[in-house]
Amino acid sequence: MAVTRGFLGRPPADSSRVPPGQYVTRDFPVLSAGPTPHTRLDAWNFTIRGSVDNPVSWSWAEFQALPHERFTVDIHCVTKWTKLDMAWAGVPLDTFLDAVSTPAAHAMAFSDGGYTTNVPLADLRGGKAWIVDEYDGQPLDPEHGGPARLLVPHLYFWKSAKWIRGLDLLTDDQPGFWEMYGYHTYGDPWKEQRYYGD
Ligand SMILES: Nc1nc2c(c(=O)[nH]1)N[C@H]1C(S)=C(S)[C@@H](COP(=O)(O)O)O[C@H]1N2
Ligand SMILES: [Mo]
Repeated sequence: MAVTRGFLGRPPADSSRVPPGQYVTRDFPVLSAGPTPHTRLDAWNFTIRGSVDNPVSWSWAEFQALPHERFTVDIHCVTKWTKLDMAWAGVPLDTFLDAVSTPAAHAMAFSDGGYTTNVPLADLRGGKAWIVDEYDGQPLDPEHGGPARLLVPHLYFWKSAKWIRGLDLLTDDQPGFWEMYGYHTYGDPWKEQRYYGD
């Protein structure tokens, strides 16, 4: 059977980069559980607290002065969109975590507006997670979490807390906002860990 180029359309995206049950989109959808907070930069800080010897905070100016990395990653949302090759800039979490001494194995990210999400500390270390303040060469749009958001690209995107203000370090895992509503506690897109029990 003859199939013209038009019927074939665009070649499919490299399937090795698309987790099961996901489709590739070019859009950057906005998904927020509440209104976009607008915190003044002179009132903003990033704080590591909880199960630590001493809590530590960075002002916006101090955060800006930290060495930033530029990197490109694929993002997978539990609502089934995947967006490839997203270009970000931010500070690896290692930079912040190296400033505290802690027996904790878990972190609860907390944000302006009250959003929380839990992530194992090991998933925030080793250059796998960042506090980002730039997307696609521009300051991070408030709708997408500006001035700064957590980015944990190897987990579903709900773990990447927008408007982040800090981490509560915890010795025991606890559910965050969506995790209390039945989302998976860990959220590995390659294992389709969408909901509790997956
Ligand atoms: N503070 C906060 N962070 C959040 C959310 C939220 O509602 N509030 N939604 C999460 C969810 S469910 C997703 S899919 C992504 C969406 O990010 P985006 O709006 O930049 O696409 O942010 C995550 N981080
Ligand atoms: Mo989401």
